[in-house]
Amino acid sequence: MEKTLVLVKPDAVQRGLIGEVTSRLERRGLRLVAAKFLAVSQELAETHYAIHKGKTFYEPLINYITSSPVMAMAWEGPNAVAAVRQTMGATRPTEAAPGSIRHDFGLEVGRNLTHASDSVENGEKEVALWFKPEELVSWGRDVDRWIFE
Ligand code: D4T
Repeated sequence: MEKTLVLVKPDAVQRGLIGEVTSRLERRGLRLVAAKFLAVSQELAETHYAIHKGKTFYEPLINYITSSPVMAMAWEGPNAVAAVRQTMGATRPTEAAPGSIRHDFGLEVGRNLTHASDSVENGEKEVALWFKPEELVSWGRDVDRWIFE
């Protein structure tokens, strides 16, 4: 089953939106497989955002993600990567579709509330970066057959 990493970033945690983000993903039908609340270390932030090293927004991005705790979660489901990206909305809140989290709660790209893996490959890599194998829970819901075809 496809897995994706979701981060409820420091701004969303400070604004009391952990439940809102989690609720939207649950409602969508995705299945939670791991969750932890943590202060992100400099090292984890730099590894997670390594692809952006050297860009103008890299330092502010590292400062932002390490500024306050985040809620890290792994979610799974058919097309989980695309579904979660759609629920989050485009990176820039002013370009995010109405009804998406970034549209409904955000204004600026540097305070865009959430992270979601952008490909199946990165979903696997990011879940492995943020969670140990034993932290992933393999389980079934009675309702799965009414959500997963
Ligand atoms: P994340 O990775 O946080 O889910 O965001 P996206 O996948 O939607 O977007 P991204 O990788 O292109 O950017 C990572 C992160 O950097 C911030 N950012 C991005 C920024 O502050 N200024 C910018 O111009 C861009 C492109 C926002 C998200």
